[in-house]
Order: sequence, then C-alpha cells, then structure tokens
Amino acid sequence: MRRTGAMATGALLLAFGLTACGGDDGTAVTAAAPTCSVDSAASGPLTTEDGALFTPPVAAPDDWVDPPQEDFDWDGDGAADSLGFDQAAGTIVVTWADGSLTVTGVRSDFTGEPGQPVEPGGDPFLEQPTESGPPTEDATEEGLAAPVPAAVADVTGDGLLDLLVVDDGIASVVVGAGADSASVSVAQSAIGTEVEGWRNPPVVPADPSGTTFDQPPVPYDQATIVPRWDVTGDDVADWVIESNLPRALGPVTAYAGKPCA
Ligand SMILES: [Ca+2]
Ligand SMILES: [Ca+2]
Repeated sequence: MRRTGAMATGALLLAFGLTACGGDDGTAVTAAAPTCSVDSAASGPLTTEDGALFTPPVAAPDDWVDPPQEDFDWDGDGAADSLGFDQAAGTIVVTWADGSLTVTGVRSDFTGEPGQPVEPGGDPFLEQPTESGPPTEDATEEGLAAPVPAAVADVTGDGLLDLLVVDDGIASVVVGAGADSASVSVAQSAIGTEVEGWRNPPVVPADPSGTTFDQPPVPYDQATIVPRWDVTGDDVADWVIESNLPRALGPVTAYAGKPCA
C-alpha cells in the first residue's frame, strides 16, 4: 500500500523551489539545499517532572499522515527511494537513485525472536524487515511484524527526511540533506560526529514504588521506531520507540525532534 506523506511532499516542494530561481541572463540557477545543523545533545527519552518516562498522546491530530516507510523520496528527485535492513550484517541502508546512506554496527535484534509459531515446530509467523524494506502495514496492524529499528521522517522541521535508528537502546538521528545527500557509510556510534545528527542514551526508569531491582534499560533491543506528530509543541515532529513483541513488552520511550540551528 502506498500513501503520499506530508514529509515527502514537503521535500519535493523544497527541491523544486530551489531550482526554480532564474539568473539575470535567464539561465536556471540551482542553489544548494540549506544545510541543517543540530547540536549533539540528547532529545530523549522524554521524562516527566518526577523522572518517569513521558507517555505521549496516542490520538493523532486530524491532519496527521504517517510518513511513508516505503517509496519515500529521500533526495527530493521525485523518484521513490527505499529503507532496507540486514540483521546479519547489522546494517540499515537508505538507498536512492545514485547513492546510499549506510549505518553499520546496529546490534538491535530487529528480526526479533520468531514469536509463537503457527504450529509447534512450525515456521515463525512474524514478518521480518528485510533488504527490501519494513514489514507490510497489514502485518504491523495485525501484530505480526517483527521490530523495525529504523524509520524515515522529518524530525528537524526543514522538510527533508531524516533517518531514525535504534541500536541496543541508543536512539540516534542522522540528519538528511535532501538533494545534497552524499553516499556515506557511518558506524552507529559515530552519528553526531562523522555525520550530522545526535544520539540519545537508554534509560532505566525509576520504579514508582521505590523498589530497586535489576531492570533492563529501555528501549529494549527489540524495538520499533514510530514517527509521531509534534507532541512537544515546538512545531517539529517527534517520535517514539515501542517494544511490541510479547516477551519484550515495555514502556514507550518518546524523543523530541530538534529544529535546525
Ligand atoms: Ca529533516
Ligand atoms: Ca516537537
């Protein structure tokens, strides 16, 4: 199923706008897309005043459209691009017409446990994210999709898609450059240094009862990134990470988008 997302549309409009300017001699002038820079401070997990994890609203605004995770337009050339996953290699790849952005060293278990087979000893029923993209929307809606540790969405407010990645509880953002995108392979640990972006550390939420016990940090390694609308009120879209597998049910962690400096 293909949907037209507001984010991709925004990137297209921006790209067309930049190439529409004419020079004094009537020739077309192609300006570089504005470069978005951000500071490297963490933007989540968001917490409440008492230190608990912030639970974002579930109900979407009427005008919200989920950013498409298939056939989106990363570089604003009007052609469909893709988001692929390779669990064995630990890589997440955004591919466009003449380039790619590869994030390596992703340790999250994003193919997940096989879940409950349809029958004892049978094949796992969970649909896995693969080199050709995330599980289908139908599988996701029916709870039959394995975790998806990356998503594309504009979380800097410039209309250009960014790449969100969760790696073993660390949630990172690679800031997209639209038409200026260049091929790069970057280690997950180098996001925010080798490429524009930022990293957010895992947290261990405080137990309201005050009881202390061994508790894994959240988000867990089997987790799905879900783009959200602006839940922080700064006009920049935000996102959450959910653990959907039965044995990995846990708190939702929310992360704020960050406007370009
Ligand atoms: Ca952006
Ligand atoms: Ca926001």
